[in-house]
Amino acid sequence: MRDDETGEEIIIRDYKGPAGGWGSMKGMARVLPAEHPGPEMLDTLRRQNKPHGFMCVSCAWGKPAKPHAAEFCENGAKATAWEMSSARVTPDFFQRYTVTELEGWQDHDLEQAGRLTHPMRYDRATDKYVAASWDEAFAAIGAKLKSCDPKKVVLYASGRASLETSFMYALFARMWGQQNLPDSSNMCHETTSVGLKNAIGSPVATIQLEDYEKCDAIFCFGQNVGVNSPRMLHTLKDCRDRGVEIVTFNPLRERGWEAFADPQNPLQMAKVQKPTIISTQYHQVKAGGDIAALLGMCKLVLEADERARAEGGERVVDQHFIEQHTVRFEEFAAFCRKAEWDDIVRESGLTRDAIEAAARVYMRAKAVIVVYGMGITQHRYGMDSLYMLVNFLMLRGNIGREGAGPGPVRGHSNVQGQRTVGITEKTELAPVERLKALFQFDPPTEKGWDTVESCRQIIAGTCQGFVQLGGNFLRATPEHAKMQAAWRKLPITVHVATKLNKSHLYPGEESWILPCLGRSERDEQASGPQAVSMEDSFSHIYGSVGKGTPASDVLLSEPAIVAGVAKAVLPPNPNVPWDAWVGDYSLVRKAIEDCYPDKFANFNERLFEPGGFWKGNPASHRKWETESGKAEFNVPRALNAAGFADAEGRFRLITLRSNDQFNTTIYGYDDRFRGIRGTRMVVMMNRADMARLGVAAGDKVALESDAEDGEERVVEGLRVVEYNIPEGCLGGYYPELNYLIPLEHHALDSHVPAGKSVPVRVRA
Ligand SMILES: Nc1nc2c(c(=O)[nH]1)N[C@H]1C(S)=C(S)[C@@H](COP(=O)(O)OP(=O)(O)OC[C@H]3O[C@@H](n4cnc5c(=O)[nH]c(N)nc54)[C@H](O)[C@@H]3O)O[C@H]1N2
Ligand SMILES: Nc1nc2c(c(=O)[nH]1)N[C@H]1C(S)=C(S)[C@@H](COP(=O)(O)OP(=O)(O)OC[C@H]3O[C@@H](n4cnc5c(=O)[nH]c(N)nc54)[C@H](O)[C@@H]3O)O[C@H]1N2
Ligand SMILES: [Mo]
Repeated sequence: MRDDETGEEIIIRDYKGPAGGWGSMKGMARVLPAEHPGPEMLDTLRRQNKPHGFMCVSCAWGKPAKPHAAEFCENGAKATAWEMSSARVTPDFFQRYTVTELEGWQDHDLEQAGRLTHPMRYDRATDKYVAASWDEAFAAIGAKLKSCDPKKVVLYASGRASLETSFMYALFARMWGQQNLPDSSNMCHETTSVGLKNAIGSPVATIQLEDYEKCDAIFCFGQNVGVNSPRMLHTLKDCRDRGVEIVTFNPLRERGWEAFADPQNPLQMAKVQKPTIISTQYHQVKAGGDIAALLGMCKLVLEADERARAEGGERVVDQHFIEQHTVRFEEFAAFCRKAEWDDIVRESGLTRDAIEAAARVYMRAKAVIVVYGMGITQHRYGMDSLYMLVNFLMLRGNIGREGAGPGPVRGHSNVQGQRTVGITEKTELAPVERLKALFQFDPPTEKGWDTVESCRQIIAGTCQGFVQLGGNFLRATPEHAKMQAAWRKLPITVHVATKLNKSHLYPGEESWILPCLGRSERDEQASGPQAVSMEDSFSHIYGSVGKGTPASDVLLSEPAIVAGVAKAVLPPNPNVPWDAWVGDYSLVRKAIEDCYPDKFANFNERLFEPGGFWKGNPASHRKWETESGKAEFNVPRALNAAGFADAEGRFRLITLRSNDQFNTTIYGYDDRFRGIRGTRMVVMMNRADMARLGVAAGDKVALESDAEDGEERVVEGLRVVEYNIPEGCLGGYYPELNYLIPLEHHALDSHVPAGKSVPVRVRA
């Protein structure tokens, strides 16, 4: 059996190996040579995630002060190789193909073609991108953008660009009079940013990497560690070696949460020592079932507490914490008491026994960390799932002390940092007064567009221009068919990028590709070689120095490109020395420090502190910057996070990442841990559902969206894979299935597209 589009042979089988181990070696051995990276890659890998080294462009997991000999994982190595590829997409390449031809290419093939080398302008007459000089590019982009209403132009950022670049980008937007600054966070952990802020006053993890050394239980919800933050497996292994219990809630049995063989442990590699069992309990909750599962556990904690009180035993809830630090406990407790087990069992898809077993671990533990990812944030009622995680932690005072607290695992390597330095559409998160005082202008106060609003405006034809600082917005967003058609009608699209992707290939009336240096590359400016910085999931900030030879002599750095566009659009302002900043990034860091003196005191001096420097977190010492001044319990608005009722023939579709991709970047076609090879056009299905539908493994089916807006959204040609997934749930790959997600199917409050439970039907 072969994939229709790629011609790859399709192989489906169970994967029995652990995460890490020889499988990860083989994974690297397959993908790395395919990128044809130069000899410098080894040096870069050696320096990866180490003090004074290069900070990985893959995930945002912490970089320990005392790194391992190899502080990179299979997927980090793939990301480095991808960036350091020796293949080039030159002006000649663009002469060979029309844009219409390139549109038909697979995501994988587009990026595999190599690094972009020259600024390119779309030429409608020939339907080709043609080379231009940087001067021409900035002049033309400046002229066009100046003719637009700034309030109708989007300045998107994918979470990779450095703190320096991001600060300049956000400043440019506000000086231009707008803050349409969505970033990938709007599709990702915005539920965390909004929800944690509301509940505990800090929008990010309250824990730091060291807290993992002090916890005695970890509860994990909807995150895929083996694929998306593999270095975390070392931390989890250390926890397991100490006897920490790990309880996982995930509809899929993700290999990383099951077993791990440490590639740096010769005994585990030689199979003398068994792989480490990561999860001590694994609960295959239904997609959207976490609210109910957490409710069940909270109910049990409260019941145990009542018994203890009646019998005069030790309290199970942390009474002191609840009284001193929280509001609305009584309301929440009453809600839990009233909850019926029938509802909890039905909505979670778990048995009462299973929930009791998990609750017992929670009640035994003195310090608990909750880890979570997209399985929580990307649901219609994702905010309520998040509130339930906080409620659950607060019952036993598991926030703001050692070894305890919420630990969202962030996506892009600097996505959290971009928000920290002003990439946000929300005025209340921007340092308006300081910007005014430092740079002598009036920042806008009107709320800007987030991702969903940007898509609405693009589809409505009211958006006048789209600039993307990295990323692949068109492919990453929902409602793909409409977005694709509307994207072409944009008056101008500008793409700052390292590699070619689909967003570049539906050119607006005017379209530019501006190629930039990658983080692994030497960045030489007027004052010498430069460092850039980023923030990880634990709010630690690191400098990163690229040493690789740039992919082309023509590339500019991201700060230089942002400055080039800003200067072409804005009237000169003597308080914002764009050229001096580009010549010496330490001046940008000084400006960041002036803007955010608390978080970035002595920024330049602390840039290379081993383990990064911590920007601090009020909730971690029980200072609650919420409306009430306390940490807040919240009663969930629904028990089913999916946000739609079950109906005959309606499924909850979970859109997933494979082990061979970074978001829309597809490294290859081997999702090793799930045993799916050679194709991404699949639908994972429970055996009972297959029988009910009368389909067999390998059959081709179509999925159609079952939203109640009456719109037709279909993806055809998906092969059925029999899979260990709860009945009523389906799995498939993002971004291929983004045609099926209605734009308005997003998380309430945070507006994160709800890609983890999309209502669909199967058409045989
Ligand atoms: N190699 C690699 N690393 C990456 C990325 C990548 O694409 N490749 N992407 C980066 C980015 S931007 C991000 S945001 C992160 C994403 O990392 P994750 O947060 O791990 O996101 P997903 O891969 O989408 O997987 C989400 C997990 O949630 C589970 N899940 C789905 N629905 C539910 C539910 O209702 N409840 C529960 N409990 N679980 C559910 C799925 O089975 C899956 O295991 O990774 C980052 N790191
Ligand atoms: N259905 C569904 N949709 C989803 C998700 C899901 O789970 N399900 N996940 C969502 C999430 S969590 C996220 S974060 C978004 C991701 O959305 P994006 O961040 O927009 O997408 P990426 O695929 O990470 O972007 C890849 C492109 O970034 C460019 N790039 C890479 N490195 C650099 C660099 O150093 N500088 C510059 N300027 N460009 C660079 C390359 O040209 C590459 O083609 O997708 C979201 N969409
Ligand atoms: Mo993300």
